[in-house]
Formats: sequence, structure tokens, C-alpha cells
Amino acid sequence: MMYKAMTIAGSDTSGGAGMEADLKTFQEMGVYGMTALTCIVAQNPNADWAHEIYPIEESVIEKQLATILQGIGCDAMKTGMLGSAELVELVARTIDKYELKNVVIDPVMVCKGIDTIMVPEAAAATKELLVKRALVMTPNLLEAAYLADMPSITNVDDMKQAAAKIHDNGCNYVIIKAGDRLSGSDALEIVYDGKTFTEKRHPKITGAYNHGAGCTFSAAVTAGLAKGMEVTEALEKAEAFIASALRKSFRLNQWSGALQHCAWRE
Ligand code: PXL
Repeated sequence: MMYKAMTIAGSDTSGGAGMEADLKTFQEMGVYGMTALTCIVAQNPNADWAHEIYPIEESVIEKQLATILQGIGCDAMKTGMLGSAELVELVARTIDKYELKNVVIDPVMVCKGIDTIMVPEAAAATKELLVKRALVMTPNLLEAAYLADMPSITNVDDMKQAAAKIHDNGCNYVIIKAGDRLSGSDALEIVYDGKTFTEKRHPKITGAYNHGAGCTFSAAVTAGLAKGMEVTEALEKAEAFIASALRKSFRLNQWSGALQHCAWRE
């Protein structure tokens, strides 16, 4: 029996984030991965590694979704880079049409090298259409502040307030990751299931390259759900996975580094 997961995401040609990170994570966690590609991101070595985004036509994305969902089926899915409101609407329609339950929404709104991944209309559509369809959402601080209509998130109390607001909009589990963005020696994570706030602290991994960490983390949660785990167990496995991948992260070039997805094997 092979459990299957789908990612609706962009391709990060440099291999650290996007569907490359998702597929590597699915593979490492023993889950069969499938992709509906939304765009191709190329990094320009002649322009300071500027990220150039080449969108894929919506009709082609629909074809990929039919291949996977009508033709094969999946046990869990996640989203990554969704560049337009139309695409967010397509994802919402698809979740409804196939009655998908194990839905992880990683609301990719910002990333290093790309100023605005999401045009404002796509961010607004994500807030309106995807939050309520998500079993799990995995925003970082900037994305959580946007989704919760808060000017910024600067401490644990803000994180809890944002998690509660996002949960109120219909998402079952909200996981806000501060990563290395808040001061202190720990990387903070707040999990809210509508009843309890769980505050998790992991020692910050200094000197790590964290490009693709958000994609990898949400893909690991998705893989756990595909295998039939409860959210809390999938989350614990994902935390262990991301910690080892970060600890063994490595330099790619003068602009970037990447997580090591196979590090947990050692
Ligand atoms: O890390 C955010 C991200 C997501 N998806 C794709 C990306 C990036 C950042 O580079 O390229 C395809």
C-alpha cells in the first residue's frame, strides 16, 4: 500500500523550495508524490539571483489536477505558490469538487528573492476562499499577520491572537512558525486547534540556510496526513524532519543554500 500526496505549487529550479522541496520531502517520508505545477521560477545568475516567475496557463493546471484527482486520487494535498486570484479560485473549486479533506494550505506570500509572490488579489482570495477549506494552515509571521488583519506580529501573544483569528475564519489547525524572526534563542511555533494554544520552542539552528524551510515543513505535515496520522503526530514528525534538514543545510552558491532533505537518514 502506497499513500499518495499532491502538491499544487511552483517549481523552484534551484531545487530548495517549491515543488522540488515538496517532492523530496514526500519521498523521504515514504509517500508517493504528485505535482500540479503552477509556475516555473528561474533564478538569474547574471542578475544577483533575481527570481523570475513564468506562470503556467490555467487550463494546463486544470489538466494536471484532473490527471491526479480524477485519474489517480490522493490521500492528502498541499498548496504552495499560487500566483493569481483565478488560481486560488481553481484550487477552492477543486477541493470542493473532489471533497478533499486532508488539505494543507501553505499561504506562500513572501519569499527571499521575490518581493511579491502574491498579487494583492491572490492574497485576498486565499484569505477568503482557502482558509475555510484548510485542515491545516502553516503561515509564517508575515503571512499570519496578513491573514489575521494585524499590522505585525512581534511576540507570542500576537502569534496566539493571529492564530485565533485565522481559526475563526474556518481553518481547523493553525500553525504559525516564527522561525528565526523573533529574538531569543528559540524558534517559536504556536499551534491552535480551536481549544488549546500549544506553544512549542525549538532551539534555533544557527548558521542554517533556510530557503525552502516553509515548503518542506508543510510538505512533511502533508505526508504525515497522507499516511493517516492525526495532525498532532504529523506535526511532531514534521518538526523532527525540518530540524535535521536545517542542521545539515548547505551552501549552493554566493546567493543561496538549501536544506538537506535526506539528512534524517544519518
Ligand atoms: O519559499 C517560497 C517559494 C515557494 N515556491 C517556489 C519558490 C519559493 C522561493 O523561492 O521558488 C516555487
